[in-house]
Amino acid sequence: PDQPAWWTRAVVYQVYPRSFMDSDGDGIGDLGGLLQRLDHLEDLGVDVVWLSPIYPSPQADNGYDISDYQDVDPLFGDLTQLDQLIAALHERGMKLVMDLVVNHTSDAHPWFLESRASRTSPKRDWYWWRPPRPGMAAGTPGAEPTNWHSFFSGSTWELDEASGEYYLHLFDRRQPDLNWENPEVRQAVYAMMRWWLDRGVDGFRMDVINMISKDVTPDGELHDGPPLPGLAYGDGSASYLCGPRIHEFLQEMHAAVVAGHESTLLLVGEMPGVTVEQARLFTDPARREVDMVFQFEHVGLDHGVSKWDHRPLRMRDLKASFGRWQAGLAEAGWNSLYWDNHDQPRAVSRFGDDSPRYRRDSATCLATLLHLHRGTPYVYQGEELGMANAPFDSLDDFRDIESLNHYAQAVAAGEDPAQVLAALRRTSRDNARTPVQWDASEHAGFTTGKPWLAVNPDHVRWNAAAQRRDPRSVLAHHKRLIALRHENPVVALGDFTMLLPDHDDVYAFTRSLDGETLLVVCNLGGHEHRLAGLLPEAVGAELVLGNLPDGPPAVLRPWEARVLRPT
Ligand code: ISL
Repeated sequence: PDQPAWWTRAVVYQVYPRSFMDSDGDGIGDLGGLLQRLDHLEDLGVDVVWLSPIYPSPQADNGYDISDYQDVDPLFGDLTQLDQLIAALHERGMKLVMDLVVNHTSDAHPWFLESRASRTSPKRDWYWWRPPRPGMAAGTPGAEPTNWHSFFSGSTWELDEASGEYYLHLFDRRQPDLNWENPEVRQAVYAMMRWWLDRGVDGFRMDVINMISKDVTPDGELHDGPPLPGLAYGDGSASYLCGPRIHEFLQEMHAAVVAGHESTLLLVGEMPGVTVEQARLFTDPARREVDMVFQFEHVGLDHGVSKWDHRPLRMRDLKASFGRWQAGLAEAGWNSLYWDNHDQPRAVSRFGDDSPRYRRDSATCLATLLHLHRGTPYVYQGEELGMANAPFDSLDDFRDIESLNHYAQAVAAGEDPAQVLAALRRTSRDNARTPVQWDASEHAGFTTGKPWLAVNPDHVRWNAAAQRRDPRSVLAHHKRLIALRHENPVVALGDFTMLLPDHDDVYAFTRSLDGETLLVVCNLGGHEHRLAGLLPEAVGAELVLGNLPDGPPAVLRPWEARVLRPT
């Protein structure tokens, strides 16, 4: 068979540039800052940097609203610095993956300005324009073309007074959806992607790429979805998640952009709502679509009717979910592995225990799980330091449009403001976006100015400088885990077998390749477990890597993680 792809052995590090490192004192991270901190990434040992959007943008959604795909926003620097970044990463043996946001543009993108200019504009059909519902006056509640609820609250349709038509935006009204049914749109996107590859980038992380195909009838109809409890608008997801032409579009993109470069690039599709069966199709190399997808099952297990409605997470469900994905993509396809990104609350606060007693141990335990599954691990900036959720006090502390819109909508609908605020504290994306904690100084060494989002005060204790000096730190543990993947083919390519699926706390599995086996045993809770009865083979096994100081072999301590070689 063919050689396994390079990314089976790779670890990806996500940089959210706004919060990574500020070089010019304006309080916002930038490319100059990233260039200053490359030693940190090289020392950690990661192979790829995924850079969240740096393109010109009104920043309504921190750059996920792009007004020019082929430049750098002055907020972050310029194209010369981006070229320097590509060269500097390549020199250090690392690759650069860009964020590709092509389900929508900014409403300030020239394509949209031209599209909205008139009903007869040549680019009118580049976006989704629709008249009001038949028999209803434009602008009256319920006159929207469909009843879909936006990811960022309210309707997915915004009325353009000038033309009397609505345009579609699955996200904010400043993020109009591109019409992928139009072949000119697709060719424009592919040309832009080729331009970036010619510049030397090594791949793309494709934002909500499973939303580009909408279920539309030949005469242009879109369908209402079922109502959502307690909300004015309904669930349109059946009309835009993995729509009828999604595989066709991705195969077309692959042929137009990737063909000939597939052995060096990394293509990862972000796909909310994707199932294992669909993911197998998207990632089967024979189908030439993407290399791997970001799926959302494990980050939805603590959600109720919406992400703001918390329900307690059961570790057993978490194991079952990962087990299904590991098994489902064993023969064809490939998993991406993540706990954290810029949209999720911090893993140690959510899946671990961020109390002083267990913060380090639970962060290193979760890291062990991340790096020991079969798939490509993604480390989000600060995760390697055990950064935790922020102590947001009032609404003024939040910046994220999703959080602010949700608060306004929920409070207007009569919900208790204190409870809505409590939900934001737990679940807001801003938890992931506080500046990286480089050292114990004021503003954590992130900026000399005033940070755009407050630095977590716990940086005096939890920071990179301190952890670099401490062999037991979360940082040191991540480093060891990344090295283990690079050194042992079994970590990258071994089969996965789940053990003890019904145990509430103990997460155990084996990885096997060519007669070599690793046994991974993690305690996802604050109580000890006796291994003798549970996994006798673990008791006498050789310790390859653990997260706690030596202890009794037959006892698995709270949040202990062991990678073992059974004898
Ligand atoms: O964050 C989420 C949960 O509230 C998701 O719904 C999220 O919006 C979804 O994963 C899509 O995310 C991506 O596209 C968005 C952007 O805001 C996110 O930052 C990006 O990762 C729109 O471009």
